[in-house]
Amino acid sequence: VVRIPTSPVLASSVISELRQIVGAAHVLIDPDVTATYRTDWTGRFHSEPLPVVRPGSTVEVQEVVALANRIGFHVVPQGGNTGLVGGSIPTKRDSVIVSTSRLQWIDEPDLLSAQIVVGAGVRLATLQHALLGTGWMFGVDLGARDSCTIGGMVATNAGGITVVRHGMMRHQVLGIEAVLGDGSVISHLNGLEKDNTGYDLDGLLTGSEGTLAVMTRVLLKLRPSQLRTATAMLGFPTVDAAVSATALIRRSVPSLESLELMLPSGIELVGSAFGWEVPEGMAGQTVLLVEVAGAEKVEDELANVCDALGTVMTADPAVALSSSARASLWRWREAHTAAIATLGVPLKLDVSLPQKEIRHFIDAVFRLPAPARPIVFGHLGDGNLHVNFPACFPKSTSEAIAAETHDLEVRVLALVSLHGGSVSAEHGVGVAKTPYLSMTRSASEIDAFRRVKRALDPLGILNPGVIVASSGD
Ligand code: FAD
Ligand code: 2HG
Ligand code: ZN
Repeated sequence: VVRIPTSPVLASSVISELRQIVGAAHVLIDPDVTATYRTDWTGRFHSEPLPVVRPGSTVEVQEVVALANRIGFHVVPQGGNTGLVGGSIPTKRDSVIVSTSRLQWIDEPDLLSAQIVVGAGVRLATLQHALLGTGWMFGVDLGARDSCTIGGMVATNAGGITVVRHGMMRHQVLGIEAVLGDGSVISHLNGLEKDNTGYDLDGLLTGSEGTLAVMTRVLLKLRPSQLRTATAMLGFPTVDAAVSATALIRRSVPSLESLELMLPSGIELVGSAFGWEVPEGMAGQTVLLVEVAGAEKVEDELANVCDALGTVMTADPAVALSSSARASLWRWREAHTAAIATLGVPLKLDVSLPQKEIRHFIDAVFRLPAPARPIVFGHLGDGNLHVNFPACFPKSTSEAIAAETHDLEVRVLALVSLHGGSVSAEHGVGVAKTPYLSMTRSASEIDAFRRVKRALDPLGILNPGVIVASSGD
């Protein structure tokens, strides 16, 4: 059966040029084959049928972007498609998804400098695996590790569960090779720890969400791998008590690696979604998941802080040392996103707040009139909360439901702004948060964003509508 080219906007001559660049096998146009590339992880964002192109080298990416500039179609970079703000799903019909799935190189780690160069399409778990036994590890870790790519993580400046210790992606990136929106290639992979020659282009591309460049290769900093790790669940009667405890934990636990928050409603949802029994003493509690890692007996630091918090906690902490026991604690935190997804497509917010505002913000969120009770959890150590209202986007979305959901989103983000927070902590702006950027960034900052965009992508080829609305929207 001969299939009709999917996007009527892209003439078949363009499809043949794309085939010439990347090879026929790597231009996907069958709508069934491209379906998974055209819907995001949450199921909220979709695009109509359009081609997916899988270049195998920086040169091929460069030729695709140059063609886009010449013909005038849009390019949307896509890694693992695990982003949660719609940034990897095209919003315009004349778009091509450029998948990084073939940019899979992993160089030998430079053990003298503690650095490694990897292709943008390498999955986080693949990098973690490649580093096993080298004495080094990668400093960012997150629940989507089996699917998310290093390129996507740099593009979103991903955070995750170890930011209290190692910082976000920005703190791991030493250099980038990329094709800019105008088709030019920049490559800054010299591995120098210090290099104050001009503008920090790596810093600019980190967090640019596919709007300035398609990254093809990244030079990453490595961290010494830890000999010992211990994890504990600490239960508290209230959010207040849990947040207050974090001051002592930070002060007295130098080996702190993760400091995560779960509320009773989230723990109950995870338990019921997957049929798991809540760890002893943790049902109905506000829970801190605390992980420590280091060379020495880090569990002693954990035991000391647990002793000090003894009267504040509601039960004995659940402590785990072996990797399987630790995983059985972590699964409660990491399964929140999947558990929420079992209820339908949620309204998903990812916000940061000053520590002193967290308890007031959570109180206010629970008081909002909403169609569903919020599930609130997150990276408390970074002041980063994930606020999800389950099943806010039913499949047959009616105008009334959309208006109600929009109203709820505005109310939550107004609270964020009132409490001095940011409308996106780690997931990025994507298309989901574009309308709200001005709540936490000034008009002159957004104007500067537009001017940077025009300088690197003068024709607006890359990811239109992401971060700032494109002209005509
Ligand atoms: P994609 O989803 O494919 O793309 C994301 C954005 O990056 C898009 O705008 C895309 O255009 C752009 N992009 C992708 N690759 C490139 C490239 N090579 N060059 C230029 N632009 C590119 N995020 C966190 O920060 N912390 C978490 O703890 C966390 N946990 C998660 C847990 C789950 C279960 C899930 C589903 C997601 C989670 N995320 C988290 C969100 C997501 O995993 C991250 O945003 C991740 O960095 C996206 O990587 P990706 O390869 O899937 O990128
Ligand atoms: C996490 O920390 C992710 O688990 C996903 O950032 C958050 O689903 C969410 O809202
Ligand atoms: Zn997160």
